Amino acid sequence: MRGLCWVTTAALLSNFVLAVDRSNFKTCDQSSFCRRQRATPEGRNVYVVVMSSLHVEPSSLSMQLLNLDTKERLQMELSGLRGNMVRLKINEVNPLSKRYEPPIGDVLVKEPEKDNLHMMLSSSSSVSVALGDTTVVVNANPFRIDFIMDKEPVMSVNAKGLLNIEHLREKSHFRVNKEEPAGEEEPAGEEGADKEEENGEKEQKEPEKTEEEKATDDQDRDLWEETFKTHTDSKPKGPSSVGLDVSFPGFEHVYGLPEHADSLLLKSTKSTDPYRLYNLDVFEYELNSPMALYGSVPVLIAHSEKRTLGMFWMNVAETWIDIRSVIADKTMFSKLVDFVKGDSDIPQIDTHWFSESGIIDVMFLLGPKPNNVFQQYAKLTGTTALPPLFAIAYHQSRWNYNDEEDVASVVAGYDEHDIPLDVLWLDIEHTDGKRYFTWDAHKFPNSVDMINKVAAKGRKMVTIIDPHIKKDDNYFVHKEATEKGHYVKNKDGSDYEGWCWPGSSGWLDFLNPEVRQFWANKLQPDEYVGSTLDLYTWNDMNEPSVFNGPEITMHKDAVHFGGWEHRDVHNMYGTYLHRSTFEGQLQRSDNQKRPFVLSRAFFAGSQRYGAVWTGDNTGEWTHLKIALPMLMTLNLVGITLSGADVGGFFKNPEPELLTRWYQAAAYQPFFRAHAHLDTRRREPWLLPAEHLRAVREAVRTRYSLLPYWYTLFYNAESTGSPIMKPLWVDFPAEKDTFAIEDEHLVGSALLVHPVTDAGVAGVNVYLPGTDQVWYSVDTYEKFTGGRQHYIAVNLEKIPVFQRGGFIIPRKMRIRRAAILAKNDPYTLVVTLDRKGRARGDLYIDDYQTFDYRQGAYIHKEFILEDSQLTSKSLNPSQSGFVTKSWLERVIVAGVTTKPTSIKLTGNSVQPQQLDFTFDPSKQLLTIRKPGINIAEDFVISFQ
Ligand code: NBV
Repeated sequence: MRGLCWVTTAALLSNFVLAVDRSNFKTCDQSSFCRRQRATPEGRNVYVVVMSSLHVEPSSLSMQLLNLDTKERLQMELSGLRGNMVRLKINEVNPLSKRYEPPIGDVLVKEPEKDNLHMMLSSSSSVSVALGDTTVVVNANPFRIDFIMDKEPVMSVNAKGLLNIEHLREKSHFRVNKEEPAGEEEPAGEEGADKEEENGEKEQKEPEKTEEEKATDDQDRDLWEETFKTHTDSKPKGPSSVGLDVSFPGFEHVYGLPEHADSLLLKSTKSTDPYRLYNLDVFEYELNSPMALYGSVPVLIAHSEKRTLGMFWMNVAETWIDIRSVIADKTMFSKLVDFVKGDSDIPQIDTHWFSESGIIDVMFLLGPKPNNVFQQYAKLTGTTALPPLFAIAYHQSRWNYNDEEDVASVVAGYDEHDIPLDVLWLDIEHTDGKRYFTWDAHKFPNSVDMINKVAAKGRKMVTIIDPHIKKDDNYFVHKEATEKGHYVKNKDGSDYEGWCWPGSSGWLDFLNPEVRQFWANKLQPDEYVGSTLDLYTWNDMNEPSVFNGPEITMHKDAVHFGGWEHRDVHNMYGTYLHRSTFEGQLQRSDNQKRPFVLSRAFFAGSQRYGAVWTGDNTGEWTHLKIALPMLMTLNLVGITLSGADVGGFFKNPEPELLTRWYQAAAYQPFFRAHAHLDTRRREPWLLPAEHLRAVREAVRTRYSLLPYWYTLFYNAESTGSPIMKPLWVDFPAEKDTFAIEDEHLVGSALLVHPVTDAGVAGVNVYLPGTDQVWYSVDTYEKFTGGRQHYIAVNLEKIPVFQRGGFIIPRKMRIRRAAILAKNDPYTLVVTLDRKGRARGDLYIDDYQTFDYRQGAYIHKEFILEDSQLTSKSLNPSQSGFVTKSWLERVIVAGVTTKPTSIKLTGNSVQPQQLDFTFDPSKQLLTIRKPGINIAEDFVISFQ
């Protein structure tokens, strides 16, 4: 076991310190490849295209790049991908050993289909090809690639000349003076030299180094071994990083790159560290910081009034990204396009990406609209699988619910207080000594009974299952894992060992498909004794968190399946666990039931396996606020089923904060209250009466909107669209929306502005779209779009608006759990646009199986125009699914004149007049009891 620091970690964990201990985590300067790549001088431009190596295929161009300084060569391939994407791969021509590329099916769902590139021009100095409306120009000397759309340059690769691949090399080829063990080097740079002179210690005179030599020494530090705190990384392959710059001329706004506790808009990193992507367990994370957190998605989205583009840097090693906001250098483009017209400055975002190992493999998503970018990215990494209904209902968690009695009383508390609840969660204390897949025999002697009792009311339970396995010979998981050689290894081949909750632990090597199957089997009810099919899973600590490891994670020189070092695969480790658990849940139900797994660590593609949350936040107003941009960012990069701990994990939120948190989270995709072991109990009924009332209302409102949420998730499964969206996604040409992060859309029909400050009497809400009208969901008061409105608030509610032109299906009878409402009737809430029209849809299935993939579902489209509300099936021939639900009520807001009569016609019903009321002051028409089965096509016409 290496350098045990459990005592410090335990102290750190229990002391409840108030801020992140930054010293546990590397700065860029402490990560040698980051330091070296960041120091690559702009305009270095050492690469040229060897034009004689150009090889043209219908869908790709390949060529070699020559480093003029070192004469080393790179192989580059540029290919067209179906759906308006371009892929760029750069690797060494003959690397000393293979560089890591994630297997197909792990990050990418499949090998992307290629699309033809049309050759436009090939000369000795450049090659131009076209893909759809985009022209891609590869310039030979210096090497750069420009993307041109509508005669404007929109993206440039290596325009700053920062392409930098550290060629793998033999250690012996390296200069001896750079091999001194880390920690014993001469102090480098001016500061060190000054100190020595001051102390009069510089006795043995060596020839003075030039500034240039000193700088080179500084860069060459830590190439073959690197020490951080007490940890030394042996780096057997030496330096191996890859770096590249990509500029976005014409853009001022870029988004993405989760996970950071930071603004929606990515900021310039000129005076900070770059954004870091390295999955880490950061205790009490800091806000507004580019520091790494639990998950990584190396996807950036650039947006302007004219277009939206994306970029996916597919590398699973530690990655950093620098961002700069600059003015475009027009002379650079003058040869390419007539872009120089006019005097006005053209904004530009420069990005610089570098990863510790692997290859450069970038997909450029050419949009041009936000939804095109989401769809393109979804083609590559998949979409959020349609969750079972309970997953998007309300969840109650706590570290920990103590025993079976506690579970029963919390569940009963929800019933007593008329608050719906779908899932009750158990944290690590439910196990026998943190041996996952076991139960504490005293606290949970009859877990099956307990789960069955909860399930009898339509509810589910979740237990936590972490990836660290207690090294206890009597623990079956450890015993089998050891016998089968399933653990991650040290570089000497022995089983890797570290410290985590159970004490000394091993980590299963989920990169190995056999280990994933081993894990999946563990979820079978006969293996996971005391579980049932109503028990689902929470994977925590899967960055992985290793208490005594460097930066509280696994040593980079640990070895995985296939001989890959942990450094090569770190950011994917957690996703492999998520995936194995997902597959285990599928298998235990013979592929019948949709899995539900929550994971803390994630990477691009994690959306395929379930939900993620933003980890250990704090019960403070600032953390309530930051959840919005964090979740919108996750949604932009496909991870739609995401949420933040309601109430904050650490600390005790005051009643007002907890109430506001419930109100906000009721409109966020994954809605779970959770709290640290040391916090006071905070189930809603422990709140003062007025707060309890407001929380009850918030949760019940969420349930009434579940038909809408479920329909959004169904649609998102095929489109990859975000669900909790920044306003600009639906109003891409409205610049005023680009930086808004204190409100968001749910789908396209709802706009939510949570209250995130204490004691406020009102909030300023921006309602987008000059041609739009918005209706308060509470009063149906009408507001005009394209401007800000001051909305007075009280404790009871937060401002939520339904957009004119939309129809939202709701269920107004609130049951104890979501599934219990499955046969309940629907209310359609119609808000008219300026032309008196509206549209919406409703998706229904059995809420839990995959039968919908065989057509067992109902998908209805509702259109209101010319005073007629038409409901028609979007899958008329297919549905093998029937519902008892009927249409109970239609509310139409924005009706200016009272109809004289309202008539219902449908295939299976006699034409009939319907009862209605009309409130002229609110312009609100309420049609009572159409009564028709919701699956049927019908027309309701107003005279
Ligand atoms: O399992 C205990 C906690 C869990 O409640 C929390 O949600 C996770 O993010 N877990 C982290 C481990 C330690 C937290 C200090």
